Formats: sequence, structure tokens, C-alpha cells
Amino acid sequence: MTRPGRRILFLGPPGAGKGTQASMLARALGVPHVSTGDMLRAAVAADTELGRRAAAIMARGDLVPDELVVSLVRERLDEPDAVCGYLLDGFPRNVAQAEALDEAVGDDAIEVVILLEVPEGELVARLLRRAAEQGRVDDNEETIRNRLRVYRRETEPLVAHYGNRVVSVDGVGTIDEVFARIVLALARTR
Ligand code: B4P
Repeated sequence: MTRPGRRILFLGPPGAGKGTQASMLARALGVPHVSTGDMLRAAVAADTELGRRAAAIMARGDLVPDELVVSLVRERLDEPDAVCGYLLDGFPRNVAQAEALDEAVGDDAIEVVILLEVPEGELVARLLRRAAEQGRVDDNEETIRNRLRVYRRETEPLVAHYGNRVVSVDGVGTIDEVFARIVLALARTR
């Protein structure tokens, strides 16, 4: 079956630049940027029921329960602007979420998975820099180490789940350099 637009997923450890690159690419492609991190932070800021359940979990750097995140994403992908493609950032975060996504949109709906690769020392440095600039509660060193452990344990197995749809991109360099690599990698998948 051919589908209009592009369905792209960003994978990578915390601090790899997923949010940064996904928002630039979504604008360039004219598809919605669906970031579960942003949606959860908005729920915390608005003090909704979901936000109250998620706040302490996010502050520790653990994963919010799958059922909460999965229903949030399902509702978002049902909106009319997602009919012509979308860019997922921060979701799925584990195999159970990937299976829920396959069930919601179809096993072959995701065309390309961009895996942003950055060494651990650089990740920690970036997130500590953001902590100084933006004051995000989950950007302190202890929580960053936990988020990296959670990534290795829960999220990295998705590389095997998506198999030959995964395209690795070097995430070290300026934001524009990394963006150019992503655009080139995507062009090669067409
Ligand atoms: P996210 O918001 O997804 O946070 P993240 O993994 O840290 O990535 P982020 O997008 O913020 O960082 P980026 O790499 O762009 O998740 C936060 C929390 O929400 C999770 O810990 C979890 O609790 C919860 N959550 C989210 N999704 C969930 C799910 N599906 N299931 C369960 N729980 C979920 O950027 C990092 C920094 O690097 C920025 O300051 C940026 O400016 C900088 N940067 C980017 N590119 C750079 C470059 N090339 N050079 C230098 N700096 C760069």
C-alpha cells in the first residue's frame, strides 16, 4: 500500500539532538512533529491528571507508563494533520510501545528510523549545558545517568525491532551539519 507523506521516527540517547533535529525536519517536510517529551512536559505545566502522574517519574528520568504514552500518541496520530505523514520523536521508547505503534498504524507504516549517534561524554556535557540554560528538572547529572541507563536497557533494542529501516547518522557537529547529514540520509532512502 502506498501512503502519502513521510513517516519517520527519531531514535537516539537523551541529548543526541532528537528534539532539535526533529523540529527542523518536520518544518522542512511540512509534517507534524510528535514529541512525547514535549507533550508530557506540556501536561505537567498545565497540571492535568496525566501531568500529575508523569511529573515525578520524569524528574527521576524513568519512563512514564506505556498505557499513558500510547494513548497520548494514538490520539495525536488520529488528528487530521497526521494523515499526510508525521515525525515521531521520543516514541516508541521500548519494545512494548513499538508493538502498540505497529498495531495502531500498521507494521510497515514507519518508513525510516533515523538513529542519531553521539558518544556518552558529549551527551552528558550537552544536557548539563541545557540544565544551566533552561533549568529542566531532569537535566541534573544523576538523572542524566539514569536516563542513559534506561535508554540502553529499554530503547536500544528498538534498533533490532526496526532492522533495515534504521539509518545511522553521526550526531556530532554543529546543528546545521547534523541536519545536512539527515537530509542526505533521507534522500538516499527514497
Ligand atoms: P525527551 O523530551 O524525549 O528528552 P530527551 O531524550 O532528553 O531528548 P531531547 O529531545 O530533550 O534532547 P535533544 O537530544 O534534542 O524525554 C524526557 C522524559 O520524558 C523522559 O526521560 C521520560 O521520562 C519521558 N518520556 C518521553 N517520551 C516517553 C515515552 N515514549 N515513554 C515513556 N516516557 C517518556 O537535545 C539535548 C540538548 O542538546 C539540547 O539542549 C540541544 O540544544 C543540544 N543539542 C542538540 N544538538 C546539538 C549539537 N549538534 N551540538 C551541541 N548541542 C546540541
